[in-house]
Amino acid sequence: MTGAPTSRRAYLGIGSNLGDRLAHLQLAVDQLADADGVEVVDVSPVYETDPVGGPDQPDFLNAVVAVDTTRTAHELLALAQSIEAAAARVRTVHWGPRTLDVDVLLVGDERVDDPDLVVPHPRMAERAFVLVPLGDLDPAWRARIPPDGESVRPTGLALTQPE
Ligand code: GSY
Repeated sequence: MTGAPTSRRAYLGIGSNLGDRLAHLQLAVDQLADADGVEVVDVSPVYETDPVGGPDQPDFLNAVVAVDTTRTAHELLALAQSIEAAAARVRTVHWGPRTLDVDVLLVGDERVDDPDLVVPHPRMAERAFVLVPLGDLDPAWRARIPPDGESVRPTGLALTQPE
């Protein structure tokens, strides 16, 4: 017997350190909200963050988006990649500056360990730029924020959560 697909809470990390960074984050929120099977339920504040990894590169703006979704983790990855493409990301340097990055962090209790996707995101537990905004949306994550994490600064900037 098949019923309606189950909706689960998922979290996506969004980051930009090239061009109009805030506009790129807003584009990600808007496109998530427009997608079938995805309802944006919360958006964290926007933080300015020191770049982690890669060559010398500009600071990022980062945020986390909470969605309720009937999509699988792999379907969310496909959506994230299409949103990145829409932001016309041109990444010439591995771990280098990027117009828009959309990372699938958590999808309910789903665990994935495939070559193209690992969920929960394998590096999220070390990344203050993920854990600080995630802790704003789900206080359970606040205790996981490393005390000596890279600098994550509030900006006072807010993303609009589509109706
Ligand atoms: O994993 C997302 C891309 N990324 C980021 C990021 O979004 N923010 C910061 N601060 N550093 C990063 N390094 C990479 S790669």
